[in-house]
Amino acid sequence: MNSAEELYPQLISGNRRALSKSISLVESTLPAHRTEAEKLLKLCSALPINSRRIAITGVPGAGKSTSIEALGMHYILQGKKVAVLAIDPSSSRGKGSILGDKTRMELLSAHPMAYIRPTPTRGFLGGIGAATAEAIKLVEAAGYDTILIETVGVGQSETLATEVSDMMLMIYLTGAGDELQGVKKGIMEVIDLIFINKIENNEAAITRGKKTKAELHRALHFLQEKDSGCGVIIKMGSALENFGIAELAQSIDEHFIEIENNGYLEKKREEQALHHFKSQLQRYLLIHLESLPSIQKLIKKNSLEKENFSQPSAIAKEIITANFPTTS
Ligand SMILES: Nc1nc2c(ncn2[C@@H]2O[C@H](COP(=O)(O)OP(=O)(O)OP(=O)(O)O)[C@@H](O)[C@H]2O)c(=O)[nH]1
Ligand SMILES: [Mg+2]
Repeated sequence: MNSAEELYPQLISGNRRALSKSISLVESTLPAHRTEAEKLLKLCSALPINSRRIAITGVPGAGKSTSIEALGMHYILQGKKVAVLAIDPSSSRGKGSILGDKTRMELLSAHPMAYIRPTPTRGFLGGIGAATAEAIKLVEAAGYDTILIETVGVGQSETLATEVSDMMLMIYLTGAGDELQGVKKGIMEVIDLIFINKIENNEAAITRGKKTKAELHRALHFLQEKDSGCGVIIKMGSALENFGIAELAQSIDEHFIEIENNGYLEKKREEQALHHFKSQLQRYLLIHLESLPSIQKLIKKNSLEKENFSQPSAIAKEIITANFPTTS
């Protein structure tokens, strides 16, 4: 594994191999790698970064990857550098689906101005959110200014995505049911923009899209105003046929301009930074405590006693509070 000093100059010059190596370094759980990873992240934190981080969600098969391909190419034509990352809390995807993604993102994966990185390694110490946040810092250091983050599976991955992105785009299907697509499950509260996909440029499809759009407007009418101060925007088109993508990109731009101007973007990034800091504090606290001989002894002794297994949570709490009483 290369050192931070070796990787950094290559990384900021945009060297893709150095970027891949850097991401592997921050994903590694080996203590020696972690030390280098922290040096590298520290060097990167001094860089002036002006990026946009967009999360893309939607039910399996909605067209997230196809939309990323279309949007990504649109941004590249505007002179942007596009990085594509994935958030998958279940790590449920095998090599096959990553290859599948590459075929859905054929143009992007071959383009020198794009970088596609599959899901972080499972078992990452700080959790998937922290792994993705660090990968984002590295792609930004390598000059990628547009970060597209594909979430996998509806539910937990959206929560993780809101911890690392500036806005959330939902790829929506007509006729797939509100329940399935999360309209009634509180997911809409974190969505900024909906793209009704698979609406090709023909009358029947457009009529279908308009009907769904009206239904969504009615369903979203009951939502409370968002912290961003912006309403949910609904667009439609076809990622596969590149229909409506320019309008979608324009809506994304307008949303960014709004949240840049009203101060929400800055506030959100500050909250995210605080969240990451707290979770890193907890992580190191845990690592440090677990390394203390007195604690190791305590864990070893108690994990040998079978009666502790009957009520794991209650007894673990009892042991800890008995050995480390809080003073107040
Ligand atoms: N007709 C039509 N098909 C589309 C469109 N967008 C995507 N598809 C197709 O829908 C299928 C799923 O597309 P993906 O982009 O892989 O969808 P996804 O949401 O990334 O899927 P997962 O990552 O598996 O959850 C593929 O066969 C695409 O070719 C579209 O606009 N119109
Ligand atoms: Mg996909």
